[in-house]
Amino acid sequence: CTGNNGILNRTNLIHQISTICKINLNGSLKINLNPTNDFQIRSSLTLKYVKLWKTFNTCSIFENETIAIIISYRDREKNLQTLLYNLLPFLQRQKIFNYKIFIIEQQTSGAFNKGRLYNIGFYHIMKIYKPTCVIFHDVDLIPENDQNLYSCLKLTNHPLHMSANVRFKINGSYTTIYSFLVGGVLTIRPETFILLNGYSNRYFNWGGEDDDMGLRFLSKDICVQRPTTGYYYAGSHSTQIRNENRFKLLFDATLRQDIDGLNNIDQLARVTNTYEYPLVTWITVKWIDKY
Ligand code: NGS
Repeated sequence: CTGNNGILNRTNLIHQISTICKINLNGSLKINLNPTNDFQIRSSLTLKYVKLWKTFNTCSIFENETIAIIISYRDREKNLQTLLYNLLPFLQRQKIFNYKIFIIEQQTSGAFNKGRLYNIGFYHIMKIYKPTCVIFHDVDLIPENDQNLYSCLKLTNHPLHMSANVRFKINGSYTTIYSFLVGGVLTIRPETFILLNGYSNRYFNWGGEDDDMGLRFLSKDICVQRPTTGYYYAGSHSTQIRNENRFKLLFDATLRQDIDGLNNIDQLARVTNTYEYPLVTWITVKWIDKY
């Protein structure tokens, strides 16, 4: 890894997987932005799709992994539906089977706080599922390259920023928003996430919590790697309220790192309910402090 900007070429691994698992991961992938009407996450009708997508030949290469895909969420049903409609066949294609998708929904009204949702989600999931690999996933990003492995295989403590190339229109071109961005989709080992003390809990509304995480990596000398296959489509949604305070918070981010994060999330948020659906475990969360 070269500094905070390492490119990770997983070609050998992809080749190995393709041979051992007898699959053809060729990079191209056609996504589908119009889920069928019977694909409703909370409906038993989705069982049809689970049967379709979860009954496949597994690959021994992934058998020692337990993957948690964690999605922070509020009021974005259409985005979520589209993501899952694409993500499940995507994982099937990669023959990754030992995974669970967790939706962490903010029930408290007012400003959204993605960092808190990720922290409380992680904290809870570590108790109920014990993953060996965690993928923090924006609800509006759809993977467009089947060689972008949703796995921590051969990953040391370097996290993987999966979504370095994003396009906002289906026929548009991909852009790298900036080279040290770590937001979007991030794959990380749980022990690394714990070492960083998770995300900051203090970023409300849009922007900055991911840059704060980028600073956490730097301060602990953890390089971020970016797979050469990290291509995504970004779905549309209504404009979000910006966090006017974000630059001020970023200014002293690393000074707060060890007191603001996973180690104080239990004083700020609690899980109110857990629902099991055919496709996902849905976890609702409320803030318990005077934020
Ligand atoms: C930066 C934000 C990040 C955000 C990124 C990409 O400006 O939180 O844009 O946003 N940082 C600050 O505002 C300090 S995107 O174009 O994907 O909506 O993730």
